[in-house]
Amino acid sequence: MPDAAVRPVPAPASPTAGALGVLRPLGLDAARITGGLWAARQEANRRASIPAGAEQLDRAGNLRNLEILAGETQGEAIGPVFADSDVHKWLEAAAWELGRGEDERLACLQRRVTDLLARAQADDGYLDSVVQLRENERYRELPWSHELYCAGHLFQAAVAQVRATGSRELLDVATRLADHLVATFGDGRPGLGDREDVDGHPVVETALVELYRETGTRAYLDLARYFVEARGHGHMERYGAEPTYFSDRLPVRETPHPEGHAVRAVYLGAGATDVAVETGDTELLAALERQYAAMERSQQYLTGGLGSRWEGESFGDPYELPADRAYAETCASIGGVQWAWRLLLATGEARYGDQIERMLLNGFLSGLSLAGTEYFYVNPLQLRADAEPEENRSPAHGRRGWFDCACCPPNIMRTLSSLTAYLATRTDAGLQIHQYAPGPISSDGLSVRVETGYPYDGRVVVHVDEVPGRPVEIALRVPAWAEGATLDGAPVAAGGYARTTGLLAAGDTVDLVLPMAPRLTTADARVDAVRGCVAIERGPLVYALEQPDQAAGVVVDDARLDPDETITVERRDDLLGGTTVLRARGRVVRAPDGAARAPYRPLGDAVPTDGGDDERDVELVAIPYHLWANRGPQPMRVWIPLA
Ligand code: FUB
Ligand code: ZN
Repeated sequence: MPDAAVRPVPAPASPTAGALGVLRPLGLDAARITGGLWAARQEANRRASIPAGAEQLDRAGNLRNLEILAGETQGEAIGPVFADSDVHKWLEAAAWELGRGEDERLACLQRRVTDLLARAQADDGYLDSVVQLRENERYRELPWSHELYCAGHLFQAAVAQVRATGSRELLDVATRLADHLVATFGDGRPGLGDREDVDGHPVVETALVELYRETGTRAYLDLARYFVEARGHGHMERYGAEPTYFSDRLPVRETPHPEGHAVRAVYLGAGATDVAVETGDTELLAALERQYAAMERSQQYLTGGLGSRWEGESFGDPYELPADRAYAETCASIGGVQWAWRLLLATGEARYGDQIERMLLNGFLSGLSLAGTEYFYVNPLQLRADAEPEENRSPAHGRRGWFDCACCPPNIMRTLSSLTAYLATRTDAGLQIHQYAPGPISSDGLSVRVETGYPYDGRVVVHVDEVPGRPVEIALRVPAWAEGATLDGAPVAAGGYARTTGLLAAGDTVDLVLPMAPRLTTADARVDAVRGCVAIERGPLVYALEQPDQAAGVVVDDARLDPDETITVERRDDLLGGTTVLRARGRVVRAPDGAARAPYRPLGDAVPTDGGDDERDVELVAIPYHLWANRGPQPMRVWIPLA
């Protein structure tokens, strides 16, 4: 385990000193989460998800592929072409976790898997077990082969391992593979290869930049820039592939909003942002900010979820955001967080902190069960009664222990293991706190302790324990939803940072209060699927009606909400690990099954009920959206028609 006092642990996505950017990340060891919602999730990740993940990778054959290459056993490759990437993501999670605290069993597993990868690697640095075992020609079909995608996840794991544990073993594997890529791909620019091509699935871009940051090898950054610039120049079409799905229809700087496969698009956005800041490309950075803003404006679910189509796991057209058929893959929220984080560092704008919060606490967290061992791949905003579980990703199954395509579970693991990275940043002026969780944060001689019950309680008290020998400030993000917030009793504007003034001294406290009254939210009329509906939010949490919380006879599918009635707040320590529920007034209205011409009727006619139990005033109980389906798959809805 690293000794924090001796060797700092740079966080993921730590730009070099010369990079563009307003904010600098803190080391991963600079903050800790000691209680509340996120501490419980990190604990479940460490105790349950990561150990179970290793077993799942073994059972699914991902590790066996490497064992065959390492000469330990015999057989054929099992699993999807990107099978290695799930091993790499798990390794990344293990590394950040070991950086958070010793765990001999986990360290042992990490060494074992690292050793397998080292032995599986070809003499010239190439490494992709499925291609190697199937004796496929390397890089034969880059739209689908995921060879550089797997390489990217390996680079990220290697960087995590060296930063968190000091072990360079995986970094050696990664640099040998990266050198091989540098010698192979490029447009003949000095130091790069001459194969002009890109992988169908971005991630290698951001990963190469991270590897450059860790090693100082400029060629890795040059190759990342090449891959970003090469997109939108017909590479996928050369293989006969339709380019939109692969974010290859337009050059990155000309793309108005992300399109195609959502995870691909947001990983590319994150990688292109890394390239922009490290190469000082302000024009590219501005294009990415515009792209992100367009996505936020018209392609994002209230939960932060990204990608509305099952078909192609892709973004829909602007405002095409159906609640029930939402795809909103957990990995897309994770990629969205990564992209927003990079834009936050680059611009210092609080709205990216708001975005990270929305995604993490809603569309990301819904991907994981409270126990930490079951996952949603797809995160809709509504599940109807009698929904058909068509296939293994269907939310109608409830969360599942693993998937044939298991990209999401280890992605969740690595995000939770490195979560403290997103809490705070620093500048010469002082410390900025973006996400609120209880625990200590220290940077540049300033040490504070955050005390809060957020996201359920809106009070955030920052205790100052130590100050440097120069004046510094503490800036606290005030989310855009927090109209009426105060800092030390004085009003502060929502949608920015509230800053301390005057000289801070050890023993001071800074007291931020964010208003937590439940809010009703409506959607732009172009989101036709939820027109005439409202959603309930409280603080950063999106709420949902789920069937088990309703009184007998109150069917979630039939619920309508009365917007004029007060919504009450109730703390329930006994429910779902401890949460806060909201109680609203509304009606249930259902046409009898035999009603003439159902489900249609002449405009202006009332719903033809039988006037009995089918239409009555009721109480509606809402829980945080991310907690749904922890009591089995149940009817649920975020958007509620108005009564
Ligand atoms: O292609 C690898 C991963 O599988 C993607 O990121 C996910 O969307 C799933 O398609
Ligand atoms: Zn996924």
